[in-house]
Amino acid sequence: ETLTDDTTVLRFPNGFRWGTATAAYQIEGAAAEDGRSPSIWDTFSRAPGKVRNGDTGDIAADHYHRMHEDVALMRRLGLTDYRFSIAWPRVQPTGRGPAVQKGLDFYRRLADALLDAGIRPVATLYHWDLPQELENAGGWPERETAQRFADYAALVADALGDRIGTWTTLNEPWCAAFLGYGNGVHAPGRTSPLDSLRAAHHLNLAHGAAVRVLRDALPPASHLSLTLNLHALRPLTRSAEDLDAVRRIDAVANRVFLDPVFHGRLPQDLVQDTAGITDWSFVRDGDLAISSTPIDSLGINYYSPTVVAAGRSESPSPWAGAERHVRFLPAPGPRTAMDWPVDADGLYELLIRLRDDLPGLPVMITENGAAYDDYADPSGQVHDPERIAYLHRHLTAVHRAIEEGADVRGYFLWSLLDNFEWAYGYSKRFGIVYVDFATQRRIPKKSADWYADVIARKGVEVTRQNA
Ligand code: GBH
Repeated sequence: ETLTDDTTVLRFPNGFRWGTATAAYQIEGAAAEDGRSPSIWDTFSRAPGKVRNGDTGDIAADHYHRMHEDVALMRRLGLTDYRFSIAWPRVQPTGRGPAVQKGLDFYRRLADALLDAGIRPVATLYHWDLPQELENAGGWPERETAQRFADYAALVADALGDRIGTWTTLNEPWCAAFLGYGNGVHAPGRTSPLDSLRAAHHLNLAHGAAVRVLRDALPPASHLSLTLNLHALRPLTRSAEDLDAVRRIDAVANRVFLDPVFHGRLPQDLVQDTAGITDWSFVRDGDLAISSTPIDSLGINYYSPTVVAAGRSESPSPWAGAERHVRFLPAPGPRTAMDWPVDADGLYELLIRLRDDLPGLPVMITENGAAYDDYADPSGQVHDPERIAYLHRHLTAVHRAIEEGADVRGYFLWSLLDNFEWAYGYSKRFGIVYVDFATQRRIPKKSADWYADVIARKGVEVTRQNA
Protein backbone atom coordinates (compact mmCIF):
# COMPACT_ATOMS: atom_id res chain seq x y z
CA GLU A 1 0.00 0.00 0.00
CA THR A 2 1.55 3.29 -1.12
CA LEU A 3 0.73 6.52 0.69
CA THR A 4 3.08 8.92 -1.02
CA ASP A 5 6.07 8.34 -3.23
CA ASP A 6 8.32 7.63 -0.29
CA THR A 7 6.14 6.05 2.40
CA THR A 8 4.48 2.68 2.51
CA VAL A 9 2.61 0.61 5.12
CA LEU A 10 3.95 -2.70 6.40
CA ARG A 11 0.61 -4.42 6.73
CA PHE A 12 0.03 -7.20 9.24
CA PRO A 13 -2.05 -10.29 8.42
CA ASN A 14 -5.83 -10.12 8.55
CA GLY A 15 -7.07 -11.10 11.99
CA PHE A 16 -3.87 -9.95 13.67
CA ARG A 17 -4.66 -9.15 17.30
CA TRP A 18 -3.77 -5.64 18.45
CA GLY A 19 -3.76 -5.27 22.19
CA THR A 20 -2.38 -3.68 25.29
CA ALA A 21 -1.36 -5.54 28.43
CA THR A 22 -1.53 -4.89 32.18
CA ALA A 23 -1.28 -6.90 35.41
CA ALA A 24 -3.57 -6.85 38.44
CA TYR A 25 -1.15 -5.77 41.16
CA GLN A 26 0.35 -3.09 38.94
CA ILE A 27 -2.90 -1.24 38.23
CA GLU A 28 -5.85 -2.31 40.39
CA GLY A 29 -5.20 -0.87 43.85
CA ALA A 30 -8.12 -1.64 46.21
CA ALA A 31 -5.72 -3.95 47.98
CA ALA A 32 -7.95 -4.63 50.97
CA GLU A 33 -11.39 -4.39 49.35
CA ASP A 34 -14.11 -6.95 48.77
CA GLY A 35 -12.30 -9.68 50.63
CA ARG A 36 -8.91 -9.52 48.91
CA SER A 37 -6.09 -10.86 51.09
CA PRO A 38 -2.41 -9.94 50.85
CA SER A 39 -0.24 -11.49 48.20
CA ILE A 40 3.53 -11.84 48.36
CA TRP A 41 3.78 -8.46 46.62
CA ASP A 42 1.80 -6.70 49.37
CA THR A 43 4.19 -8.16 51.92
CA PHE A 44 7.31 -7.49 49.88
CA SER A 45 6.43 -3.90 49.02
CA ARG A 46 5.82 -3.14 52.71
CA ALA A 47 9.21 -4.51 53.74
CA PRO A 48 11.69 -1.62 54.05
CA GLY A 49 14.17 -1.24 51.22
CA LYS A 50 12.60 -3.69 48.78
CA VAL A 51 10.71 -1.30 46.48
CA ARG A 52 11.95 2.12 45.43
CA ASN A 53 10.55 4.99 47.54
CA GLY A 54 8.61 2.50 49.67
CA ASP A 55 5.90 2.37 46.98
CA THR A 56 3.16 -0.26 47.20
CA GLY A 57 0.25 -1.34 44.99
CA ASP A 58 -2.32 -0.27 47.62
CA ILE A 59 -3.83 2.30 45.25
CA ALA A 60 -1.77 1.90 42.06
CA ALA A 61 -3.74 3.30 39.10
CA ASP A 62 -7.00 2.70 40.99
CA HIS A 63 -8.21 0.62 38.07
CA TYR A 64 -10.49 -1.40 40.38
CA HIS A 65 -12.65 1.75 40.69
CA ARG A 66 -11.97 3.23 37.25
CA MET A 67 -12.37 0.14 35.11
CA HIS A 68 -15.12 1.59 32.91
CA GLU A 69 -13.10 4.74 32.20
CA ASP A 70 -10.12 2.58 31.26
CA VAL A 71 -12.17 0.37 28.94
CA ALA A 72 -13.51 3.54 27.29
CA LEU A 73 -9.90 4.61 26.65
CA MET A 74 -9.21 1.24 25.06
CA ARG A 75 -12.27 1.48 22.87
CA ARG A 76 -10.99 4.83 21.56
CA LEU A 77 -7.66 3.20 20.72
CA GLY A 78 -9.49 0.65 18.58
CA LEU A 79 -7.90 -2.34 20.35
CA THR A 80 -9.06 -5.76 19.24
CA ASP A 81 -7.78 -7.41 22.45
CA TYR A 82 -6.86 -6.57 26.05
CA ARG A 83 -4.56 -8.71 28.19
CA PHE A 84 -5.07 -8.37 31.95
CA SER A 85 -4.38 -10.62 34.90
CA ILE A 86 -6.70 -12.02 37.53
CA ALA A 87 -5.56 -11.48 41.11
CA TRP A 88 -5.52 -14.86 42.83
CA PRO A 89 -5.81 -13.23 46.31
CA ARG A 90 -8.99 -11.43 45.17
CA VAL A 91 -10.67 -14.58 43.94
CA GLN A 92 -9.41 -17.15 46.44
CA PRO A 93 -7.81 -15.06 49.21
CA THR A 94 -5.89 -17.76 51.06
CA GLY A 95 -5.11 -19.82 47.97
CA ARG A 96 -7.45 -22.56 49.19
CA GLY A 97 -11.15 -23.17 49.48
CA PRO A 98 -14.15 -21.52 47.85
CA ALA A 99 -14.10 -18.47 45.61
CA VAL A 100 -15.00 -14.99 46.81
CA GLN A 101 -17.95 -13.89 44.72
CA LYS A 102 -17.13 -10.16 44.79
CA GLY A 103 -13.66 -10.83 43.51
CA LEU A 104 -14.96 -12.85 40.58
CA ASP A 105 -17.63 -10.21 39.92
CA PHE A 106 -15.01 -7.58 39.19
CA TYR A 107 -13.53 -9.68 36.39
CA ARG A 108 -16.99 -10.58 35.13
CA ARG A 109 -17.82 -6.86 34.85
CA LEU A 110 -14.47 -6.19 33.18
CA ALA A 111 -15.00 -8.96 30.63
CA ASP A 112 -18.52 -7.72 29.90
CA ALA A 113 -17.36 -4.12 29.49
CA LEU A 114 -14.65 -5.27 27.08
CA LEU A 115 -17.05 -7.42 25.06
CA ASP A 116 -19.48 -4.46 24.86
CA ALA A 117 -16.60 -2.37 23.51
CA GLY A 118 -15.79 -5.02 20.91
CA ILE A 119 -12.53 -5.95 22.66
CA ARG A 120 -11.56 -9.56 23.28
CA PRO A 121 -10.57 -10.27 26.91
CA VAL A 122 -7.30 -12.21 27.30
CA ALA A 123 -6.84 -13.34 30.91
CA THR A 124 -3.62 -14.31 32.65
CA LEU A 125 -4.18 -16.43 35.75
CA TYR A 126 -0.90 -15.65 37.48
CA HIS A 127 1.09 -12.44 37.18
CA TRP A 128 3.18 -12.92 40.34
CA ASP A 129 0.62 -12.23 43.09
CA LEU A 130 0.77 -15.48 45.07
CA PRO A 131 -1.56 -15.45 48.11
CA GLN A 132 0.70 -14.81 51.10
CA GLU A 133 -0.71 -17.83 52.92
CA LEU A 134 0.63 -20.12 50.21
CA GLU A 135 4.05 -18.51 50.55
CA ASN A 136 3.81 -19.10 54.31
CA ALA A 137 3.30 -22.77 53.45
CA GLY A 138 6.47 -22.76 51.33
CA GLY A 139 5.50 -20.99 48.11
CA TRP A 140 6.57 -22.15 44.65
CA PRO A 141 9.48 -24.27 45.89
CA GLU A 142 6.78 -26.53 47.42
CA ARG A 143 5.02 -29.02 45.17
CA GLU A 144 1.66 -28.37 46.88
CA THR A 145 1.51 -24.89 45.34
CA ALA A 146 1.13 -26.41 41.85
CA GLN A 147 -2.01 -28.26 42.94
CA ARG A 148 -3.37 -25.13 44.59
CA PHE A 149 -2.89 -23.27 41.30
CA ALA A 150 -4.78 -25.91 39.33
CA ASP A 151 -7.67 -25.68 41.81
CA TYR A 152 -7.70 -21.89 41.51
CA ALA A 153 -7.71 -22.22 37.69
CA ALA A 154 -10.80 -24.44 37.96
CA LEU A 155 -12.66 -21.87 40.06
CA VAL A 156 -11.91 -19.09 37.62
CA ALA A 157 -12.75 -21.18 34.55
CA ASP A 158 -16.14 -22.13 35.99
CA ALA A 159 -16.98 -18.52 36.74
CA LEU A 160 -15.61 -16.76 33.66
CA GLY A 161 -15.22 -19.38 30.94
CA ASP A 162 -18.42 -18.25 29.22
CA ARG A 163 -17.00 -14.75 28.66
CA ILE A 164 -13.25 -15.16 28.27
CA GLY A 165 -11.97 -17.15 25.29
CA THR A 166 -8.20 -16.72 25.55
CA TRP A 167 -6.30 -17.80 28.65
CA THR A 168 -2.69 -17.62 29.74
CA THR A 169 -1.69 -19.69 32.75
CA LEU A 170 1.50 -17.95 33.96
CA ASN A 171 3.25 -14.72 33.16
CA GLU A 172 7.04 -15.03 33.03
CA PRO A 173 7.68 -17.95 35.36
CA TRP A 174 11.39 -17.07 34.98
CA CYS A 175 10.82 -13.89 37.00
CA ALA A 176 8.62 -15.66 39.55
CA ALA A 177 11.22 -18.38 40.13
CA PHE A 178 14.59 -16.71 39.65
CA LEU A 179 13.94 -13.11 40.69
CA GLY A 180 11.56 -14.22 43.45
CA TYR A 181 13.60 -17.08 44.97
CA GLY A 182 17.05 -16.70 43.35
CA ASN A 183 18.31 -13.14 43.66
CA GLY A 184 15.40 -11.86 45.74
CA VAL A 185 14.78 -8.72 43.67
CA HIS A 186 11.11 -9.68 43.38
CA ALA A 187 8.66 -11.06 45.95
CA PRO A 188 8.98 -13.07 48.08
CA GLY A 189 12.60 -11.93 48.11
CA ARG A 190 14.29 -15.24 48.89
CA THR A 191 17.85 -15.98 47.76
CA SER A 192 18.35 -19.71 47.30
CA PRO A 193 19.56 -21.31 44.05
CA LEU A 194 17.92 -24.58 45.07
CA ASP A 195 14.58 -22.92 45.78
CA SER A 196 14.69 -21.08 42.45
CA LEU A 197 15.09 -24.39 40.56
CA ARG A 198 12.37 -26.07 42.61
CA ALA A 199 10.12 -23.05 41.94
CA ALA A 200 10.78 -23.27 38.19
CA HIS A 201 9.80 -26.94 38.15
CA HIS A 202 6.66 -26.40 40.20
CA LEU A 203 5.63 -23.49 38.00
CA ASN A 204 5.96 -25.76 34.94
CA LEU A 205 3.93 -28.40 36.76
CA ALA A 206 1.32 -25.83 37.81
CA HIS A 207 1.05 -24.63 34.22
CA GLY A 208 0.45 -28.14 32.84
CA ALA A 209 -1.94 -29.12 35.63
CA ALA A 210 -3.93 -25.92 35.03
CA VAL A 211 -4.05 -26.56 31.27
CA ARG A 212 -5.62 -29.98 31.95
CA VAL A 213 -8.21 -28.48 34.28
CA LEU A 214 -8.96 -25.61 31.89
CA ARG A 215 -9.43 -27.91 28.88
CA ASP A 216 -12.05 -29.79 30.87
CA ALA A 217 -13.84 -26.77 32.24
CA LEU A 218 -13.76 -24.35 29.30
CA PRO A 219 -15.75 -24.37 26.06
CA PRO A 220 -13.95 -26.36 23.33
CA ALA A 221 -12.96 -23.31 21.25
CA SER A 222 -11.03 -21.73 24.14
CA HIS A 223 -7.42 -20.82 23.47
CA LEU A 224 -4.77 -21.77 26.05
CA SER A 225 -1.32 -20.28 26.32
CA LEU A 226 1.72 -19.61 28.49
CA THR A 227 3.79 -16.43 28.52
CA LEU A 228 7.59 -16.62 28.82
CA ASN A 229 10.12 -13.81 28.91
CA LEU A 230 12.51 -15.63 26.62
CA HIS A 231 15.96 -14.11 26.76
CA ALA A 232 17.45 -13.06 23.41
CA LEU A 233 21.09 -13.96 24.03
CA ARG A 234 24.14 -12.66 22.22
CA PRO A 235 27.68 -13.92 22.75
CA LEU A 236 30.29 -11.16 23.09
CA THR A 237 32.53 -13.02 20.60
CA ARG A 238 32.22 -16.27 18.70
CA SER A 239 34.84 -17.90 20.95
CA ALA A 240 33.99 -21.35 22.33
CA GLU A 241 34.07 -19.90 25.86
CA ASP A 242 31.59 -17.14 25.09
CA LEU A 243 29.32 -19.53 23.20
CA ASP A 244 29.36 -21.81 26.23
CA ALA A 245 28.31 -18.86 28.40
CA VAL A 246 25.33 -18.38 26.08
CA ARG A 247 24.51 -22.09 26.36
CA ARG A 248 24.50 -21.91 30.17
CA ILE A 249 22.18 -18.90 30.30
CA ASP A 250 19.96 -20.31 27.56
CA ALA A 251 19.53 -23.42 29.73
CA VAL A 252 18.59 -21.59 32.93
CA ALA A 253 16.58 -18.78 31.32
CA ASN A 254 14.88 -20.34 28.27
CA ARG A 255 15.15 -24.11 28.01
CA VAL A 256 14.30 -24.65 31.70
CA PHE A 257 10.76 -23.75 30.58
CA LEU A 258 10.72 -24.59 26.85
CA ASP A 259 11.96 -28.17 27.28
CA PRO A 260 9.47 -29.30 29.95
CA VAL A 261 6.53 -27.45 28.37
CA PHE A 262 7.09 -28.36 24.71
CA HIS A 263 9.22 -31.51 24.83
CA GLY A 264 8.40 -33.09 28.21
CA ARG A 265 12.06 -33.22 29.26
CA LEU A 266 14.59 -31.38 31.41
CA PRO A 267 17.55 -29.72 29.67
CA GLN A 268 20.29 -32.27 30.36
CA ASP A 269 23.06 -29.67 30.32
CA LEU A 270 21.21 -27.73 33.05
CA VAL A 271 20.94 -30.88 35.14
CA GLN A 272 24.72 -31.27 34.81
CA ASP A 273 25.48 -27.59 35.41
CA THR A 274 23.43 -27.62 38.63
CA ALA A 275 24.76 -30.94 40.00
CA GLY A 276 26.35 -29.09 42.93
CA ILE A 277 22.97 -27.62 43.90
CA THR A 278 20.47 -30.43 43.37
CA ASP A 279 19.94 -33.90 41.91
CA TRP A 280 16.48 -32.76 40.71
CA SER A 281 14.79 -35.51 42.73
CA PHE A 282 11.89 -33.09 43.28
CA VAL A 283 10.90 -33.91 39.67
CA ARG A 284 8.67 -36.97 40.03
CA ASP A 285 7.65 -39.56 37.47
CA GLY A 286 4.86 -38.18 35.34
CA ASP A 287 5.55 -34.51 36.11
CA LEU A 288 7.02 -33.74 32.70
CA ALA A 289 4.07 -35.36 30.95
CA ILE A 290 1.84 -32.96 32.87
CA SER A 291 4.02 -29.92 32.12
CA SER A 292 3.96 -30.73 28.40
CA THR A 293 0.17 -30.90 28.08
CA PRO A 294 -0.45 -29.30 24.66
CA ILE A 295 -1.29 -25.61 24.43
CA ASP A 296 -2.50 -23.49 21.52
CA SER A 297 0.14 -20.78 21.43
CA LEU A 298 3.15 -19.36 23.21
CA GLY A 299 3.21 -15.79 24.47
CA ILE A 300 6.54 -14.03 24.58
CA ASN A 301 7.44 -10.82 26.36
CA TYR A 302 10.39 -8.97 24.91
CA TYR A 303 12.11 -5.75 25.97
CA SER A 304 15.82 -6.01 25.14
CA PRO A 305 18.63 -8.50 24.40
CA THR A 306 21.24 -9.83 26.83
CA VAL A 307 24.97 -9.91 25.95
CA VAL A 308 27.03 -12.58 27.71
CA ALA A 309 30.63 -13.73 27.82
CA ALA A 310 32.74 -16.16 29.77
CA GLY A 311 33.64 -14.73 33.19
CA ARG A 312 32.12 -14.32 36.60
CA SER A 313 29.28 -12.27 38.07
CA GLU A 314 27.95 -11.42 41.45
CA SER A 315 25.80 -13.47 43.72
CA PRO A 316 23.04 -13.69 44.83
CA SER A 317 22.08 -14.09 41.25
CA PRO A 318 19.09 -15.34 39.30
CA TRP A 319 21.26 -17.81 37.38
CA ALA A 320 21.41 -20.80 39.75
CA GLY A 321 25.18 -21.08 39.75
CA ALA A 322 25.82 -20.08 36.14
CA GLU A 323 27.01 -16.69 37.46
CA ARG A 324 30.31 -18.36 38.38
CA HIS A 325 31.00 -18.89 34.67
CA VAL A 326 29.29 -15.97 32.96
CA ARG A 327 29.47 -12.20 32.87
CA PHE A 328 26.89 -9.82 31.44
CA LEU A 329 27.79 -6.84 29.29
CA PRO A 330 25.85 -3.73 28.45
CA ALA A 331 24.47 -4.02 24.93
CA PRO A 332 25.37 -0.98 22.83
CA GLY A 333 22.91 1.61 21.61
CA PRO A 334 20.33 4.01 23.02
CA ARG A 335 18.62 3.15 26.31
CA THR A 336 15.22 3.49 27.87
CA ALA A 337 14.57 4.89 31.35
CA MET A 338 15.12 1.34 32.68
CA ASP A 339 18.61 1.57 31.19
CA TRP A 340 17.62 -1.30 28.88
CA PRO A 341 19.06 -1.06 25.36
CA VAL A 342 16.72 -0.43 22.42
CA ASP A 343 17.43 -3.33 20.08
CA ALA A 344 14.59 -4.73 18.01
CA ASP A 345 16.79 -7.34 16.34
CA GLY A 346 16.58 -9.38 19.55
CA LEU A 347 12.83 -9.74 19.04
CA TYR A 348 13.28 -10.71 15.40
CA GLU A 349 15.90 -13.32 16.40
CA LEU A 350 13.61 -14.84 19.04
CA LEU A 351 10.73 -15.13 16.59
CA ILE A 352 12.98 -16.82 14.03
CA ARG A 353 14.26 -19.21 16.69
CA LEU A 354 10.71 -20.17 17.61
CA ARG A 355 9.82 -20.60 13.92
CA ASP A 356 12.70 -23.07 13.61
CA ASP A 357 12.60 -24.83 17.00
CA LEU A 358 8.85 -25.08 17.53
CA PRO A 359 7.34 -25.30 14.04
CA GLY A 360 3.55 -25.18 13.96
CA LEU A 361 3.28 -23.27 17.24
CA PRO A 362 1.51 -19.91 16.94
CA VAL A 363 3.17 -17.10 18.88
CA MET A 364 1.81 -13.92 20.41
CA ILE A 365 3.91 -11.02 21.60
CA THR A 366 2.18 -10.64 24.95
CA GLU A 367 4.38 -7.71 26.07
CA ASN A 368 6.65 -5.19 24.40
CA GLY A 369 7.18 -1.56 25.27
CA ALA A 370 9.44 0.95 26.96
CA ALA A 371 9.69 3.26 29.95
CA TYR A 372 10.64 6.92 29.47
CA ASP A 373 10.60 9.92 31.77
CA ASP A 374 7.25 11.24 30.59
CA TYR A 375 5.59 14.36 31.94
CA ALA A 376 2.57 16.46 31.08
CA ASP A 377 3.59 19.78 29.51
CA PRO A 378 1.85 23.06 30.48
CA SER A 379 -0.81 22.47 27.83
CA GLY A 380 -1.51 19.07 29.38
CA GLN A 381 0.04 16.99 26.62
CA VAL A 382 2.53 14.15 26.96
CA HIS A 383 5.05 13.96 24.13
CA ASP A 384 6.88 10.63 23.98
CA PRO A 385 8.66 10.42 20.62
CA GLU A 386 11.21 7.90 21.95
CA ARG A 387 8.46 5.45 22.87
CA ILE A 388 6.94 5.84 19.40
CA ALA A 389 10.35 5.16 17.86
CA TYR A 390 10.81 2.09 20.09
CA LEU A 391 7.41 0.70 19.15
CA HIS A 392 7.93 1.45 15.49
CA ARG A 393 11.22 -0.43 15.40
CA HIS A 394 9.83 -3.43 17.22
CA LEU A 395 6.70 -3.70 15.10
CA THR A 396 8.88 -3.47 12.00
CA ALA A 397 10.97 -6.36 13.38
CA VAL A 398 7.81 -8.41 14.01
CA HIS A 399 6.65 -7.74 10.47
CA ARG A 400 9.98 -8.87 9.07
CA ALA A 401 9.81 -12.11 11.07
CA ILE A 402 6.26 -12.76 9.83
CA GLU A 403 7.38 -12.25 6.24
CA GLU A 404 10.06 -14.84 6.88
CA GLY A 405 7.58 -17.40 8.13
CA ALA A 406 7.17 -16.74 11.86
CA ASP A 407 3.57 -17.46 12.88
CA VAL A 408 2.88 -14.36 14.97
CA ARG A 409 -0.81 -13.85 15.72
CA GLY A 410 -0.84 -10.72 17.84
CA TYR A 411 0.99 -7.91 19.62
CA PHE A 412 0.18 -6.58 23.09
CA LEU A 413 1.82 -3.32 24.00
CA TRP A 414 3.10 -3.02 27.57
CA SER A 415 1.42 -1.08 28.91
CA LEU A 416 -1.97 0.59 28.69
CA LEU A 417 -1.37 2.71 31.79
CA ASP A 418 1.58 3.97 33.80
CA ASN A 419 1.65 1.64 36.77
CA PHE A 420 3.47 0.04 39.71
CA GLU A 421 6.70 -1.14 38.07
CA TRP A 422 7.54 -3.83 40.67
CA ALA A 423 10.87 -3.12 42.43
CA TYR A 424 10.96 0.34 40.77
CA GLY A 425 7.58 1.39 42.18
CA TYR A 426 6.02 4.37 40.38
CA SER A 427 9.37 5.74 39.23
CA LYS A 428 9.12 4.14 35.77
CA ARG A 429 6.36 4.90 33.29
CA PHE A 430 5.58 2.23 30.66
CA GLY A 431 2.07 3.44 29.73
CA ILE A 432 0.78 4.84 26.48
CA VAL A 433 -1.68 6.55 28.81
CA TYR A 434 -0.11 8.86 31.40
CA VAL A 435 -1.41 8.56 34.94
CA ASP A 436 -1.12 11.50 37.33
CA PHE A 437 -1.03 9.37 40.47
CA ALA A 438 -1.99 12.32 42.73
CA THR A 439 -5.33 12.81 40.98
CA GLN A 440 -5.58 9.53 39.01
CA ARG A 441 -6.21 11.62 35.92
CA ARG A 442 -5.47 9.75 32.67
CA ILE A 443 -3.85 11.54 29.72
CA PRO A 444 -3.30 9.55 26.51
CA LYS A 445 0.29 10.16 25.40
CA LYS A 446 1.21 10.88 21.79
CA SER A 447 2.14 7.21 21.52
CA ALA A 448 -1.50 6.31 22.22
CA ASP A 449 -2.61 8.32 19.18
CA TRP A 450 0.18 6.74 17.18
CA TYR A 451 -0.84 3.21 18.22
CA ALA A 452 -4.48 3.93 17.36
CA ASP A 453 -3.31 4.90 13.85
CA VAL A 454 -1.29 1.69 13.55
CA ILE A 455 -4.32 -0.37 14.54
CA ALA A 456 -6.60 1.53 12.16
CA ARG A 457 -4.30 0.96 9.20
CA LYS A 458 -3.28 -2.53 10.40
CA GLY A 459 0.38 -1.80 10.12
CA VAL A 460 3.26 0.60 10.50
CA GLU A 461 4.20 3.33 8.07
CA VAL A 462 7.80 3.24 6.85
CA THR A 463 9.80 5.34 4.46
CA ARG A 464 10.84 3.51 1.35
CA GLN A 465 14.54 3.27 2.10
CA ASN A 466 13.60 1.24 5.20
CA ALA A 467 10.88 -0.77 3.52
C1 GBH B 1 7.69 -7.72 32.45
O1 GBH B 1 8.82 -8.24 33.06
C2 GBH B 1 6.53 -7.93 33.35
O2 GBH B 1 5.70 -8.99 32.91
C3 GBH B 1 5.71 -6.69 33.61
O3 GBH B 1 4.87 -6.90 34.69
C4 GBH B 1 6.63 -5.54 33.79
O4 GBH B 1 5.98 -4.37 34.23
C5 GBH B 1 7.31 -5.28 32.49
O5 GBH B 1 7.94 -6.44 32.01
C6 GBH B 1 8.34 -4.16 32.51
O6 GBH B 1 9.40 -4.46 33.37
O7 GBH B 1 17.79 -10.02 34.74
O8 GBH B 1 19.59 -9.99 33.15
O9 GBH B 1 17.47 -10.95 32.53
C7 GBH B 1 10.05 -7.85 32.54
C8 GBH B 1 11.11 -8.91 32.72
C9 GBH B 1 13.19 -9.37 33.63
C10 GBH B 1 13.08 -7.88 31.78
C11 GBH B 1 14.54 -8.86 33.98
C12 GBH B 1 14.47 -7.39 32.09
C13 GBH B 1 16.48 -7.76 33.25
C14 GBH B 1 17.70 -8.38 32.65
N1 GBH B 1 12.42 -8.36 32.97
N2 GBH B 1 15.23 -8.35 32.82
S1 GBH B 1 18.15 -9.94 33.32
